[in-house]
Amino acid sequence: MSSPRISEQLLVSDRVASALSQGAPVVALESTIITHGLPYPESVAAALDFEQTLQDQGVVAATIAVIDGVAHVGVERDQLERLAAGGEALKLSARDLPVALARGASGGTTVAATALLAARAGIRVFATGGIGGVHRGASESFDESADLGILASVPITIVSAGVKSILDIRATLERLESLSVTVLVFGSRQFPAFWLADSGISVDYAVSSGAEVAAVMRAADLLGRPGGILVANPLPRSAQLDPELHDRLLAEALDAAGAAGVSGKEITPFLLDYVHSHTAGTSVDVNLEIVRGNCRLAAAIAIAHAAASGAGTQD
Ligand code: PSU
Ligand code: MN
Repeated sequence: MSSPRISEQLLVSDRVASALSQGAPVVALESTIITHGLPYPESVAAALDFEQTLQDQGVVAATIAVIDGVAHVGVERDQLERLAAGGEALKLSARDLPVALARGASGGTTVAATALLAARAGIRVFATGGIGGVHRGASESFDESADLGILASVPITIVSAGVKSILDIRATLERLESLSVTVLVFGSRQFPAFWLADSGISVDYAVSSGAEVAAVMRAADLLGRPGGILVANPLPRSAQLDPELHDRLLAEALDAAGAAGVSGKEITPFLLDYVHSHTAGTSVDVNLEIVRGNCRLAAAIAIAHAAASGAGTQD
């Protein structure tokens, strides 16, 4: 494990740095979900709620974001508030980070950018809602989230509720296979579709505990593989969005995006906002419950990984 780096432009908070130096469990959280994924002001409450969920499990939360050209691994409450409320926060994926740091910009970090910064600080586990993936129509548009490429090159374990059906889930799983990203599903082999517990696609491996995931992480390290692991955590079927409502909204959202001519990095926030604003908050509530569940599983993984690493090696 690399030691936490502290420089003028990559700042690891004291809490996070001290946990890392003691080999204590730490879980990273992204911030695009706050700036571009959830409506304000629910977004700020949600960010604090995710941190609290981790802390309740005895894990240090490291929410990652860029503020005034400084990449923060572990942000303070007032910084969160400013990012979410200001409206000036950019959506920063991995390729945007160097420019944002050089120009003193502020923004929410996507899964790709968060994973990169987390790994740089020595964090091994990251909880989010849904990762980006291959968009529908990608054979024409080539629109594939950088989240996939980063998962292939950074040693991080990401817990997500699969990917949203705004994306082409089958193509996303195919790309993850091509990129040699290990995919595990918690509880069954049915890959989840975020608001729905089952996308209808099954993958090769089911896991049933954090310790099992930690064992896969340690084996991956042993092999010197460059990439990470995706752990898909389905929400309970009883909590899922009504499938009929889901399918109708999805079709409407995709039509609306087409009609508005939205493309590039705006497309994901547009689709998410459409769904949230047309379900009178139901989908936001489901969204929050999903991320909390992912935080709990990520905590179990981080705890098991920290225990095994402490017992086994000096690094
Ligand atoms: N998918 C979601 N919720 C999100 C995102 C994706 O269900 O909030 C955000 C994440 O930050 C993710 C990013 O990393 O959007 C992907 O955007 P793009 O497709 O432009 O790479
Ligand atoms: Mn894209």
